[in-house]
Amino acid sequence: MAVERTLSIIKPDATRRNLTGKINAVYEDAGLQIVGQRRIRLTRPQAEAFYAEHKDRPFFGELVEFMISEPVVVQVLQGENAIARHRELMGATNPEKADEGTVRKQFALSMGENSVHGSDSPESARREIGFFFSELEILPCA
Ligand code: RTP
Ligand code: MG
Repeated sequence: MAVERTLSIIKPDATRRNLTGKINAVYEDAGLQIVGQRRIRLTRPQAEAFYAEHKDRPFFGELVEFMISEPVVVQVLQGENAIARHRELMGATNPEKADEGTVRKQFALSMGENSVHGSDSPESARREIGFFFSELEILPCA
């Protein structure tokens, strides 16, 4: 198994409820290293571009409004098999279907306000990390 990097976002419903530290603890306790992290407010064009793959879906407008409603925390996670590991730790998109102990089971409010994002493939991880971070801002420990 290879060391991978993935793009994680702590979404507005979670920053609003002061859950950044609790969510980071789930990732760190599972052995993922937070090698880049920044709290930002997404602009509307940024949110639309980030979620461009969903632009024709009925929930797109609601998703963009939600993602710009409060600050988010964007982060790069690194570790063995990080992309799939992170998706497991997040749980299913719909929190009602998420496994016990996952971030979404513990914290998500609904299908839309589901607390976290994670890249779903090596290709999307590359694109999404590059969307927010330069190489100089990604600092793994040796
Ligand atoms: P994400 O991209 O945020 O990590 O979530 P995901 O892969 O589990 O889900 P995806 O299908 O990519 O959907 C992206 C985000 O859109 C919102 N959504 N709302 N109301 C709805 O039916 C609905 N479906 C999706 C969620 O915030 C989801 O995470
Ligand atoms: Mg997705």
